[in-house]
Amino acid sequence: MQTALSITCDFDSGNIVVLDASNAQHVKLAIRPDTRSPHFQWFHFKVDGMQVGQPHAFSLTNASESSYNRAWTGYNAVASYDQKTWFRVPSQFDGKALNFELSPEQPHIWFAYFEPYSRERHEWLVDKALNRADSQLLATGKSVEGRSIPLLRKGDGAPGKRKIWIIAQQHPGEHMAEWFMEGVIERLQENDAELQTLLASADLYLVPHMNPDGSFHGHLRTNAQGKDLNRAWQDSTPQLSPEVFFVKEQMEKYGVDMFLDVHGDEEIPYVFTAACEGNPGYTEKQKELEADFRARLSDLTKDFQTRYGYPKSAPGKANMNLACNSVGERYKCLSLTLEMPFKDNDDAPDVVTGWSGKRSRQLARDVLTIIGQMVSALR
Ligand code: GEM
Ligand code: ZN
Repeated sequence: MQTALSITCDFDSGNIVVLDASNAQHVKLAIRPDTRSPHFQWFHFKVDGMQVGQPHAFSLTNASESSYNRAWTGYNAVASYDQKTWFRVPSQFDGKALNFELSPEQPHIWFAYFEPYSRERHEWLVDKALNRADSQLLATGKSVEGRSIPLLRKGDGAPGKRKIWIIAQQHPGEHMAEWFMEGVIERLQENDAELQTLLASADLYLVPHMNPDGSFHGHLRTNAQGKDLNRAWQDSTPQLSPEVFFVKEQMEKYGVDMFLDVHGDEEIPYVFTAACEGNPGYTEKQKELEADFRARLSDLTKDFQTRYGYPKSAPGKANMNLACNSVGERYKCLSLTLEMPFKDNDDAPDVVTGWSGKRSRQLARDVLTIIGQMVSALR
């Protein structure tokens, strides 16, 4: 069948290469690697000119060569007609390509690897944090390409306050991370009693988006220099990783009593944390705090568990270029990488949405509850 399908990705976080769109029953596509790095996995594109109600089939032909090969098994692509409501489209990995098919309700649709968190929504979120959630703009970093990286603080910075840092989306394709930050800021805005108790003894230092260049370009893992920011915490430079350089500088200025680095995991269909057990200076106190955080959060919600996660690092063998390990070692505080799935939480699956922006926001609210319970024990 000859068609006039138009497939575009010339927008914020767009990523696709059109190999052959002449047959709507078999549209051949490829994911484009990050600009200066071979990593790829994130995709995001718009299709126009479809026949409503007729089957259309899409193949991401280079899926098997992507960064996380085991990511595609059990994975379903997300789609939206309006960029607001996203739903999963049943997808199959055939060992080489990821294939999905649908009979659309409208002539156009967006497909993505995960519900995208747009730069526009990021601007709206920062504005909301400043004007509705009563936080302040403490400093603004600059990415390689000059995009701003706001550091927000909720709280007055009074001496004696615990300093709780939450940063998100070092890996630009992990859009669930900024959805999580939206959940944090939403709860700051609502300012419930539990949160007020937390804020009486702690200030929150928030970086809603660490890697705006990477996200804009539709990257999976790196900034505009091809640097994986979560491999830059020992040797960050203003040239190659100014995003990390900025945050480290700010941490030195204000101090850190707890650190949470928010990510998404391509392969594991659960929410989990990774921690500092492999650090050379790992303390008994850090170990206790990690266990306490995990136990409390898994008691509170089915959207967190402790059975599945990364293999533990051997004592002294941690990669100190990771944010979690580097910050944990420097400040001897509770320091965690929080991982949410791209697929779903298999303990509480949602067939319509899989893991989603909404669930990432709710998780953030639950995490704030736990931080509130633990704040007096952090030091
Ligand atoms: C991660 S996080 C690495 C695992 N952390 C520890 N402490 N073992 C990464 O940066 O590769 C996964 C991700 O990108 O989300
Ligand atoms: Zn990550």
